[in-house]
Amino acid sequence: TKAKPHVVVTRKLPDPVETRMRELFRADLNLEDRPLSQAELVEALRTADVLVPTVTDRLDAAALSQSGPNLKLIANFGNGIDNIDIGAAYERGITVTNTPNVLTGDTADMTMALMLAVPRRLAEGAQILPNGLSWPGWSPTWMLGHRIWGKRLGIVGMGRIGTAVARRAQAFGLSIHYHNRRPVDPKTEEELEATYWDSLDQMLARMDIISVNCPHTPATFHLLSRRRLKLMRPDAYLVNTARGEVIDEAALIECLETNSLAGAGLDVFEGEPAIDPKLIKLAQEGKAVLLPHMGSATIEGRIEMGEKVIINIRTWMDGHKPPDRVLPLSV
Ligand code: 8YV
Repeated sequence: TKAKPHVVVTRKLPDPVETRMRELFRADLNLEDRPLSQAELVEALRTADVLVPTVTDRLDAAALSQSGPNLKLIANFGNGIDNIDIGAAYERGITVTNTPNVLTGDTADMTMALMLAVPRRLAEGAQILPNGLSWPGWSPTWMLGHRIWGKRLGIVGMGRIGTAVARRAQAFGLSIHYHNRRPVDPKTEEELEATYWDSLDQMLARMDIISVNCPHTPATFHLLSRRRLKLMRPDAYLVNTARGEVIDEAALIECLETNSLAGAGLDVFEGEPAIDPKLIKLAQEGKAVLLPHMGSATIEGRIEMGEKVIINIRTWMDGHKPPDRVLPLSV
């Protein structure tokens, strides 16, 4: 039998996943669960056969140039792979995989939660009773928000998560619009009664709610630029469960401060976990709901992500192409 591969895992994973990894691999686990320093990450790259990083590990070309000869697989614990320079990895003969599908539904659910939270003032309302704030009792004009059903939702990025958001939003009575590099298949479009917008600018100008569901790539960095954010209606809401970098966050803050946008529900931030204090102030004013990157944070999902990582590693061990290979983007 072949020697077990040396698998370095950068973060604490759910117990059942770690147990299984211990059985199958020479697993080097991070039991403390603190992000690795760049030096520790380089050390892992130098010694591992397989690296299991997460969104908190930056594997750019400089880091990857220090990888050792044994490293053949980076099995990312996560769907988004903007933390990894895929091109640089492939140039060094390293295969990269991710964990698609298993977090689609959870992320779409959280997108719906944020979509409701801002217009319906959920976060504001939910803190009144636990904090002992005054509740004068029911009144016809107290805590009024805006309805979301009957409104137009524009989805930026109609992949797996975007489509799952569309399904949910359709059931909530929103009309579905989307911008994507190309239209989805006619059957899905018909089922969702969805309208394709070739022009992101035109879609932004007409929607009541925008949901960002595309990956962060060189092509989508600041896709929602200052100019584009200004195209949105002043009564529109913006939800982002994808990556902070897709939106020009400084411009978004300005739009919220000057009321050229009604509100934002954000699960991801540019430069997270650091948060711009201006966003916190906007949240206190009820113009933003901020979540600490919880979109896919379910116990079930995390275990399934771990199972995907394990399947990718085992398939690679057997000499086959892992099912969730991510190929370099031709942008
Ligand atoms: C994960 C995410 O928790 O999968 C993603 O793309 O953003 C998160 O939901 C994270 O990536 C884990 O690496």
